[in-house]
Amino acid sequence: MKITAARLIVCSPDRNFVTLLVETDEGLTGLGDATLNGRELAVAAYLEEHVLPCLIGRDPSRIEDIWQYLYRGAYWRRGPVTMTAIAAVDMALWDIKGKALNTPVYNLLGGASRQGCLVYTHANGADIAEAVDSVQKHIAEGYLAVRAQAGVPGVASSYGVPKGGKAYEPAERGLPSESLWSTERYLNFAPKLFEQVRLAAGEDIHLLHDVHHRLTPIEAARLGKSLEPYRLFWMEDPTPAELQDGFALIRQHTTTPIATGEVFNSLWDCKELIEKQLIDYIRMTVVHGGGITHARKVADFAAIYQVRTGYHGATDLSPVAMAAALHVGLAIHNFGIQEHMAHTALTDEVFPHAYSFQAGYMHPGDRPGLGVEIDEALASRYPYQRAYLPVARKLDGTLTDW
Ligand code: CS2
Ligand code: MG
Repeated sequence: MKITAARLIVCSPDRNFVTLLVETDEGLTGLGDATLNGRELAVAAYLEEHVLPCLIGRDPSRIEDIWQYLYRGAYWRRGPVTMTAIAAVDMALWDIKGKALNTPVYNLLGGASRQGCLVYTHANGADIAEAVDSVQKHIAEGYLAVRAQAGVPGVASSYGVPKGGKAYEPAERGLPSESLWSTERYLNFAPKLFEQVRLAAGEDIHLLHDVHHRLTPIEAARLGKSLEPYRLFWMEDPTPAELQDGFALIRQHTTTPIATGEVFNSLWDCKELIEKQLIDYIRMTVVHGGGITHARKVADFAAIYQVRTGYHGATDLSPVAMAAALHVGLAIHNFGIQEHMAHTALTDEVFPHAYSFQAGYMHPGDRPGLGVEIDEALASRYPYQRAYLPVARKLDGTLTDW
C-alpha cells in the first residue's frame, strides 16, 4: 500500500479543529487530529509545508519508521507544534492499519483490558450552590466521576466557569480576553467548595479538581492538605510543571493524588515526575504528545512506576483524538481515567463516531480503525475563525498562569 495524498481540513463547527486526511492507493483513508488550541494554523502550516510532501509514496503500514522519520528526521525535536503534527500523521496511520486489517485500533494495541474506560466530566457554577447542582446533574446522567470548579468570590471570571449559562469553552473568538486571579482567595475558598460537593455527591463518586497551573509548590501543598478530608481522585496541574522537582515539595506534605501533563508533548517533559513517583496520573494526551505510538511508550514507562493515565479530553481535542485516546485507554493495563467534556451537537455531526458513553464508562466502538469519519461538506460550511485562550493577571496587574 502507498500513501497517494494527504490534506488538511480546517473547520470551526462551534470551535476550531484541524484534521488530517491521508489517502492510499487501495482506497483506504485515515484521519488524524492536529488541533492545538489557539495556535491551530501553526500546526497546519508545519504539516502542509514540511510534513505532508514527505509522506507521498510511503508505505502507511510502517508506522514506527514514519514516526522516527518525522521526529529524528526533522533534526529539531519536541515542542507542541512538532509533536501535534507527528500525532496527526500517527493517528491517521493507525486508522488505516485498523481498516486494512479490519479490526479496531485497540485490538492492534493488545486488545481490551477492560469493558470500558471510566470517564469524568465537568461540573461548574458561579458559586458553590450552582456547582453542587451541576455535580448532581452529572451524577444523574450516569457519571461516576466529576470534576468540580466554581467561581471564587472576589475573583472575576474564574477558570472553569462558563459565562452566561453556556457550556464551558475556554477558547474565545477574537483577541485574548483577560481574567483575574487571587491565590489567597482561592486557597481559602477551595476547601469550602469541596466540603459541600462531597456532602452532596456521597461517598462513592470520584471527585476531581483542576488548579490549572496557578500555585507555587508550597501553595499547592497547602491546597492538597486542606482537601484531604474530601478524598479527591486527583488535584490537577497544581503548579506549572517545567520544574519537575517542584512536585517533590508538594508530595512531602499531602496524600491528595496529583495529575499533570495536559501541556506536555513528550516523555521528556515527565520523565522525572514519573521516575521519582511525584505524580499519580499522567495527562499528556495522544494529540499533543506524538500520537498513539508515543502515548503507548509513555504509558508502558509509567506502568513501571505505578503511574496511571488520565488523558486530557477537553473540547479542543477533536472526536478523532477522543477516539484515539479511548482505543489506547481500553488496551493499556495502567489506564486510570479519561476526561470527557462533551462536544457540541454540531461538532458531533461533523465528526460521526463509533465511541459511546454508558453508565460512567466510554467505549471506542468496534468499527475498523479509529471509528471516526468527517463530513467534509458540512465542515466546509464552518470556516476557521481565529480564537484564543484567555490570559490571566493577578489583582495588581501582574501577568500570571491562566
Ligand atoms: C483543561 C482545559 O480540560 C482541562 O483539564 O485544563 O480546559 C484546558 O484549559 C484547555 O483544554 C486548553 O486548551
Ligand atoms: Mg486541565
